[in-house]
Amino acid sequence: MRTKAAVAIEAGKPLEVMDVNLEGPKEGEVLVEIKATGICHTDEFTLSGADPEGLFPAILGHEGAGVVVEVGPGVKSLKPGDHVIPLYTAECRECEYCLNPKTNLCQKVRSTQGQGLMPDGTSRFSMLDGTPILHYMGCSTFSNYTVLPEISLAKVREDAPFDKICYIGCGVTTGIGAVLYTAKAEIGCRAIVFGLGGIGLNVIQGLRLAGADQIVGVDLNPAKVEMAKRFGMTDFVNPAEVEGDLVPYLVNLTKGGADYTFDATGNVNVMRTALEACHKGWGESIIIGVAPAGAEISTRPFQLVTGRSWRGTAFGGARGRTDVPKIVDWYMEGKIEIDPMITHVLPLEDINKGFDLMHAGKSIRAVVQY
Ligand code: NAD
Ligand code: 022
Ligand code: ZN
Ligand code: ZN
Repeated sequence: MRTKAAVAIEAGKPLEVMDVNLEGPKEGEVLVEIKATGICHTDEFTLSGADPEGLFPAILGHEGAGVVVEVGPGVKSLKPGDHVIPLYTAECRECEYCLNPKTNLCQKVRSTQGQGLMPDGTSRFSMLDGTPILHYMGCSTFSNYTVLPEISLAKVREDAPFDKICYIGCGVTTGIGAVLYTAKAEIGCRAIVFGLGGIGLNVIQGLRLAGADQIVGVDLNPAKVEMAKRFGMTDFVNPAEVEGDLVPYLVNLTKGGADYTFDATGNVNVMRTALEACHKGWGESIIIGVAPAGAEISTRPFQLVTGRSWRGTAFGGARGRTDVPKIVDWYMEGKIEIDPMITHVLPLEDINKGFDLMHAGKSIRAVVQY
């Protein structure tokens, strides 16, 4: 078939909206009509050329929601008409990783996904002249129709609005999941969230859901304060306005250090501050932010010897097919909020404007509606 897509032709160039060829689903695959897709940081990271593993030409996008159109041979869990959210972290429920409760990093399709290919080692997308186009993070949601492995789709309730739940495909689940699944934060805890963007705000609402007593937000941009308060931030710190070292200031504010800190900036200096602002003896720091390629973190080992832990999370530790439908339910039940964070809605033709808004820090989340 033919479908309209925004294609990343090469690094550093804007996306080009065009018609492309899409082959039907093969064994274990599903054809999905994408109804809405969020524009997230890592799409820009890849498009800019900063990602050393970035591949071209490719159809980017990893945050979306849509409807199953057709299922390939052997697909049992989905049928045409089902509403789904694509997963850049699959859940096969049978690999060594899925069987270990300590991780969500299913490896069933990991290697082909990283090469921009479907599990059989080929691509379903091509230009009208036949040039192959690669998939991206197993999702390629910047296409009106896309093909994914069955294990890379979460089936969700049909009354949930696509233009909101698309954000659960990455930002919402990553932020809330980091609190509930990775940190397993307890009622009454104190926490510090570094970076109040599309991820940090969701960490804040995850902490509120978990019953945290104190939720300190740290950001260089004071324009983020209002929204963060709305989602549950109890204290705000602008590092530019703190005299002297930030660590003792935060330790004092949290009465000895935080039980949990979260980096949602991707800045390695912030990561160090986040670790050192943890409480001696038990504080845990969770790295969510993705740092530039080749970046390194450092601290004195004494920080770890004295009982602070440094951890990280991918997709908030969520097991997509199991946890994403639950998060959609929480949204529909009013337990979590999404709407205020979706600051812009654009047609596919204007997708590059969405990248510009993100770049300028003017959007929390821009969503493309097909
Ligand atoms: P964003 O740009 O919307 O937000 C980042 C925020 O950090 C901004 O408000 C900015 O003002 C603030 N900031 C920047 N430098 C700072 C500093 N030195 N001190 C304090 N605040 C600072 O980005 P986002 O969409 O929220 O994503 C945040 C990070 O999370 C990115 O690195 C992204 O790649 C990563 N991410 C990781 C996962 C995962 O699974 N681990 C998933 C999604 C996103
Ligand atoms: C999503 N991310 C950033 C913004 N939006 C993001 C980027 C990378 C990861 C998670 C979220 C990530 C963390 C750890 C891994 N990835 C590796 C997982 C593994 O090896 O099993 C990651 C993922 C997918 C891809 C690359 C890196 C890919 O499909 N190319 C989950
Ligand atoms: Zn993302
Ligand atoms: Zn698996």
